[in-house]
Amino acid sequence: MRTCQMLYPAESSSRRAVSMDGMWKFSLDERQEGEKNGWKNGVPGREMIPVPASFQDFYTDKDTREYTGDVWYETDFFVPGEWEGMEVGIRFGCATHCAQVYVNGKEAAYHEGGFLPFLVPVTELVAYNAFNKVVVRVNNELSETRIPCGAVKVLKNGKKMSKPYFDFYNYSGLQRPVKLVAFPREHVEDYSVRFELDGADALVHYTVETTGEHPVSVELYDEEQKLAASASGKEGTLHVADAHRWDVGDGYLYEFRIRIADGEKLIDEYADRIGIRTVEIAGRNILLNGRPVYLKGFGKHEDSDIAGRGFNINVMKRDFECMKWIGANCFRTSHYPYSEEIYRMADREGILIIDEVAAVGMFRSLMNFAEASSGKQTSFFTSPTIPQLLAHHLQCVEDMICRDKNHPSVIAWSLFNEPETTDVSSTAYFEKIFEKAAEVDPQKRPRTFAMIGNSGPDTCKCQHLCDFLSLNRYYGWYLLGGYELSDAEEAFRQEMDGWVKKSPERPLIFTEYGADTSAAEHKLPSVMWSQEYQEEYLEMSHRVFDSYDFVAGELVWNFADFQTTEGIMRVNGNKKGIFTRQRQPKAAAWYFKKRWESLPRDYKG
Ligand code: GCB
Repeated sequence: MRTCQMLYPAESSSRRAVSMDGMWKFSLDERQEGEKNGWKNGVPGREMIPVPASFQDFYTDKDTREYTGDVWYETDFFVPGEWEGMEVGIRFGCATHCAQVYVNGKEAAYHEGGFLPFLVPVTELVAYNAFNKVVVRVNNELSETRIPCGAVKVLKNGKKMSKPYFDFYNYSGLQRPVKLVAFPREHVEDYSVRFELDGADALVHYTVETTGEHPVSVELYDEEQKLAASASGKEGTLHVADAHRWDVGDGYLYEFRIRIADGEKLIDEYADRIGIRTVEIAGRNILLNGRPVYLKGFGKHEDSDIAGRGFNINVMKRDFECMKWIGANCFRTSHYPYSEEIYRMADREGILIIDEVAAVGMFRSLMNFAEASSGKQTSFFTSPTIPQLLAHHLQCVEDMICRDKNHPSVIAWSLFNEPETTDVSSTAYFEKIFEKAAEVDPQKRPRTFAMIGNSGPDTCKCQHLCDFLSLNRYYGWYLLGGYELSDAEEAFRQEMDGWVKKSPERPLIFTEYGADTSAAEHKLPSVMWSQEYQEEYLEMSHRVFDSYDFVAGELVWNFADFQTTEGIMRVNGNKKGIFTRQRQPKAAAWYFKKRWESLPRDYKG
């Protein structure tokens, strides 16, 4: 069994998936004694904590919240006797950032990268028809050898703290659902689909990977459970007559059912929901099903009160309701791949996703948002840790695309957020990452990365690799804010004119623009941080966007206020939300609702 299996754990007549979510035993390892004292056999103490959740915001003391190092989780799980002879595994939605897993005291797996799933094979490690124990040592230390990048500082009192090179709190732990899964030895390992539209019909080209040689057949059912097409073989094409296309606001899903059989005998069955649609870049447009679409929406975070970055099904629901209410059609998974459940929801709702790998912090700074335009150079891509970082980053790109490639909602890959691309040393690194994405994506979706303020038309050494350009820009906030807003607009237009010269025939979208705004502040005339200023800032930004034809989208920063590391630039978090952290609208939300509801789908098309 491959441990990188990314298929969403679904049940079927041949498969089982049992939730392991709930209260797990938990302990910090402040004295770093877990390994030598054999905690792999059982975590000491009586402390319990919910899974999935970040561990930080439950506790009332600061040492626990800021704790950096190993934490240990433990739970018991029952393996039914009927599963003997099947492959059994524990599938973690993620473990942030590294995890060592032990089952019944034995090493079962080690995984790095805090925002992608992994499957721990336990077939040979468990007792059947009996209770078993899983212990997980999770480490949340940041470094420059893994994404996201950051450092650990040791205080004079010996305590460690996280120094992220990024602007979101270093939430960690078992933050996503955990499932105990069982499937046949010969099973569906992976599948891919890609689409071709043919008038009202569609061709669904598929490939299926299995672990054996028995014949494979596939069937496609529409939402009325009527058979729309079928085929046999591990590779083939389904001809769908009068196909209902998946589109913005019309998340029509077909069920794609894969079977492995030995004559009449079913060996394995796996079903998933897919949407038939195409995505491509044509000149200045992003085309969905051959028609231009203007992106309207947000950069988001997985972030909420108490659970932190933990997957929260209630918050997810509310977020989608808010996005629909305001007239958004797209979000970027800044700055890491989100929980799989969120993509499934976007598939259903017809909301587009720019899927971002956790490559953030590739500019050595604790305040890159403020320092990016100061001329600071950190020579990030010449550091001796680059080969190790690159290997990890490549693996994360591959895993993200393997996990998310079949979601109709995913229309593009964002391969970095705000890296230091002003130095030529970045180019070779970028080429490898961009090539990897093209190589592993069967749909060859457009690729991009979000450019920091100092990566302009004349300074960015990696812009040529993007299928469309993505700019993070803060004219009127970090640069020329307040009464200088008119100068900000001029400077902004100057940069845009530069892009027109450099790259006139390629779509450009804004992946970030925004102004910190306190939900409590109203002031006439405006001051920075007031709700009035947020609107003035947005009006200026949109005036600029509206006057350039190649601007193909606007994803404002941020959907909601979110937690960051404490500091003089942040008032208990980043307040650029259009909604508060509790998902209530600030004044700007009504402003956006009006704008977005009035912009046609093919605005600028
Ligand atoms: C950025 C970063 C984002 C920050 C944002 C800000 O450019 O990509 O992570 O939160 O600026 O608000 O400063």
